[in-house]
Amino acid sequence: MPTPMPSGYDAPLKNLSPVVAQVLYNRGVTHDELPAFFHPEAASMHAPSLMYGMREAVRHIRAAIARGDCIVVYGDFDVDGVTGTVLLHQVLSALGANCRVYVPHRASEGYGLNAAALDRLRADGVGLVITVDCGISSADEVEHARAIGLDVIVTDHHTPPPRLPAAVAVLNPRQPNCTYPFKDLAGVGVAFKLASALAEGLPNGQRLRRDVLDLVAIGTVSDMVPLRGENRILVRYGLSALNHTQRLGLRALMRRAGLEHAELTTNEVGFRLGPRLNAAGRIDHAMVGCRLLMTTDAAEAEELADALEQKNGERQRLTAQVIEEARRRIGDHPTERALLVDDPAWPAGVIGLVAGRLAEHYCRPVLVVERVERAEGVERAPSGATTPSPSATLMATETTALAAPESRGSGRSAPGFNLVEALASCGDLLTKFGGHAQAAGFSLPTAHIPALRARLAALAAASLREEDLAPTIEIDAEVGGRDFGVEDLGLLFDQLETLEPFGMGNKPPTLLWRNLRVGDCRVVGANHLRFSFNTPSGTVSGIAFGRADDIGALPRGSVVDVVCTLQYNEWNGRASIELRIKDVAVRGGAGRSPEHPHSSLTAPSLA
Ligand SMILES: [Mn+2]
Repeated sequence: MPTPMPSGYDAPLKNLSPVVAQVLYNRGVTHDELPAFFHPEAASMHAPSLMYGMREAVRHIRAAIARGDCIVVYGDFDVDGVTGTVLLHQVLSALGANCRVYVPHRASEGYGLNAAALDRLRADGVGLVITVDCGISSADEVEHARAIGLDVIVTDHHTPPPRLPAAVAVLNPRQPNCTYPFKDLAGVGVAFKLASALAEGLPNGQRLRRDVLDLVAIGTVSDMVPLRGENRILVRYGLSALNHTQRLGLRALMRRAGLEHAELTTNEVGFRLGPRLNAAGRIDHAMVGCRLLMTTDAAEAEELADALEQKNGERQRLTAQVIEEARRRIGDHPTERALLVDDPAWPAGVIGLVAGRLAEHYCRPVLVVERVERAEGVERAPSGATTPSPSATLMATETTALAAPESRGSGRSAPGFNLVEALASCGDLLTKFGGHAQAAGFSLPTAHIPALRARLAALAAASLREEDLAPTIEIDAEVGGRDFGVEDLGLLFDQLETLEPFGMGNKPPTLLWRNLRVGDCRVVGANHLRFSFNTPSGTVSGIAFGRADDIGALPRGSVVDVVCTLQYNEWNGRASIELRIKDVAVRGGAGRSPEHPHSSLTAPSLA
């Protein structure tokens, strides 16, 4: 339960419900930050020049453009990387640069810079490589680039390792000597800062920036960085740009996702558009997503959207299959406090998704590894149903040196366990690793997998307590009481909506409403419960998705405490606010209380 806000905190929020003030207080929004929170204005964005390395990066890029050097934007294959890559390519091209994009193939090349790709780019006459959403952990590869006469500028937002790449410039607000005030930009956010600096002072500079904001919204939301501070501003403006985007590929993709008439919020971006864009990189080649965002050809836009739609279906089936297999293997009550599961048949493209769902399910860090049994020494080109157009990319053909077999893994953590730090302390077992506190990727000699499993389990046993392993729901505020009735729900809903955009670091507010009397409760659909509650001020309805089998239909007259968010509902032309129920505690019932809610292992899938 939240700590009540101190008196006076809500003074600047005169016309708002105390519930809204309590929500903001819980989220650590200080009294001084309140005005900016309610008015996320472009004018309050930080100057790009505050970012360490920016001046050098801009100077170098301008000179390369002036010389007509061939520039390659080298991005990561996830949504953040792909949107950031297209963003920088678009702005550089508009500035007259001779510019191409390169995104490595997830399976045959792997994450980040690789020497073979750099060699090919150099041989192809490329003079400058600008990374997006990767590169901070590629000190060796940057050194290699330097040795072959290729300049590299790194833009990244991942946790910097102790040894930074010796690039022409490194842009990463998280590097120790960077005083840029906002540290939580996504990769696309850092790319946007560089683009803004490049466009500064140009007559069309403002338009250049505005035309890429749709990409910033998609990448920032999909990368799950906290939607606070500058990200809140970027996503607010970005969503409105996205709702009016002229990008043919995005329009086509929205139609496939049934979103052509919808007003897009972070929810649609995170759960509908993002996964579709990501599907190509997971199953096949991320260049498909890149080309979708770049194309100006209507027929090609439709074709690429079809390809992504199909890949996304494949990705969903594959993910479900691997999750089921992994859960069967782990069992219902694992004893280890950090889990590592591996299998040769699990594709690297979905192991991150699987790790995320398992970490949520088991309430502890989970690492999933695609185990490689035999060293690879075969020459192969990235499989691609659709060949990237030569203007957009360079085809990658790679020869992997014959060596001990290497496996790749991805992990998702639980609150209170810093995964990238844990991996750093196992650095002697790993070939490569990087990421964030809550999500990280790594590769290691296959023979080291059992040792890594044991070391992580020991680390987790030492730092995670028993109570850390139970599912919890954070309650933002309590409603009900004497001066709150059903008639107040509409106004409260409207006021809570002003806290949007919701997402990481600013979830839709969760409310506790005690002593609701059940008027009706029935199972609907596959496994949902529909409620109607009687209160002294009228009836209110609620829905609990995917909870019929564990809560069960409650008899009329039961008195319950409900934990919920509010949602707008329109049915038969009648609009109402209803409760989207996260958990229910029966008063004097089985002893569940909202503070210790029933486990919600069957939370509805939003994928
Ligand atoms: Mn990223």
